[in-house]
Amino acid sequence: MREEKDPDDLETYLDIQRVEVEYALERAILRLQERLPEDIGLAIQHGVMGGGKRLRPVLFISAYQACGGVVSPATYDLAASLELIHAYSLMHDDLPCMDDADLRRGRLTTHLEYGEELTILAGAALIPAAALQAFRASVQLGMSDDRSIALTRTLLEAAGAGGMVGGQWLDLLSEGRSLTPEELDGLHSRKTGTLLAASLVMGGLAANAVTSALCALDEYGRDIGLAFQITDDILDATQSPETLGKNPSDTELDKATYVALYGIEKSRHMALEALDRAQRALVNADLEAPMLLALARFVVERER
Ligand code: GRG
Repeated sequence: MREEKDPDDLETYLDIQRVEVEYALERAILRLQERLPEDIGLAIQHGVMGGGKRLRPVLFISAYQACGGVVSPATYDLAASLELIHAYSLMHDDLPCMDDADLRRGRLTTHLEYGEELTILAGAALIPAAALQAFRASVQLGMSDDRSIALTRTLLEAAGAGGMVGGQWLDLLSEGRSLTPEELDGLHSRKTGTLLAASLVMGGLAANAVTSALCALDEYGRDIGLAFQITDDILDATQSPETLGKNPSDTELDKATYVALYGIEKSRHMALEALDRAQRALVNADLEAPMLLALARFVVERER
C-alpha cells in the first residue's frame, strides 16, 4: 500500500514548498540567461541551484499562508526573490577577499568553478534581478502600489547597508577581535536577522496582513534570526564538513561567535530561549501559524 504523506507534517511541507521554490528559481534564472552571456548564466545557475534549505522563501510562504494568502506561481516568484539575494550573498561571501571558502553545499564554491570575475558579475546581476522580480510578482498578485513598494523596499533595506551588507562589514571588522554581547547581537541581527525577518514581513505584506500581524511576524523573524545564528555557530564548532557541506571556518578566521563568547551549553540555552520568544510572539498576536511554530523549532534542531 502506498504510504500517504501528512501535508501538515513539517518535513512534507518543506519538501512541497522547496519544489515550488526551485521551479520559481529556474524561471528567474532562465529570464536572466536570456539576457546574459552563457558563462555568467552558468555561474548564476551554479550559485542559485546548488541545494540549500530554501529557508527564506519557505518562511515567506508560511507567513503568507498564516495571514490568509492562497499560493499561486506569482507567490513563489515573490518568495524566490529572497533566495536570489541570499544566493548572491553566499557567492560573494565565499570569495577569496571575503571568507575564502572552497566548499558550499557539498560542492566547490562558484568562484572555484567559474572564476572570481564571473562570480562577482553573476552575484551582482542577482541583486537588481531580485528587486525587479519582487516588484513584478507583487503587481501580478494584484497588490496595491503602496504594498508593492513597501514589499520591495523591505527586501532591499534588509539586503543593504542597514542590513546584510552592513552586517558583513561589521563581521569583517570583527575578525581577530573579541566583541561585547551587544556588538555580537548587532552584527548578526544585521547580517542574518534582517533578511530572515524581511521574509516574514514580506509574506504578511503580500497577504495584506494588518499592522499587528506584521509586527508579530517581524518580532518572530528577529528571534528566529538570533536562534538561527547561534545554531549556525554551534554547528560550525561541532559538525564535520561532510554534514555541513562546507568547511567549518569560524575558528580559522578567528570570528567572533556565540560559541566563542558563551560556550556551547549557554549558546544552546540562548537559542532555545529565542525560539520560545519567537513562538510566543505569534501566539500573543493570535496568529494561527502551525508551520511557523514548527519552522522555529526546525531552525534550532537542524543539522546543517
Ligand atoms: C559585496 C563583495 C560583496 C560581499 C558582500 C552581503 C555579503 C557579501 C555577505 C552577507 C553575509 C552572509 C553570507 C550572511 C548569511 C550567513 C549565513 C548564516 C548563511 C547560511 O545560510 P543558510 O544556512 O544556507 O540558510 P543554505 O545553504 O541552506 O541556503
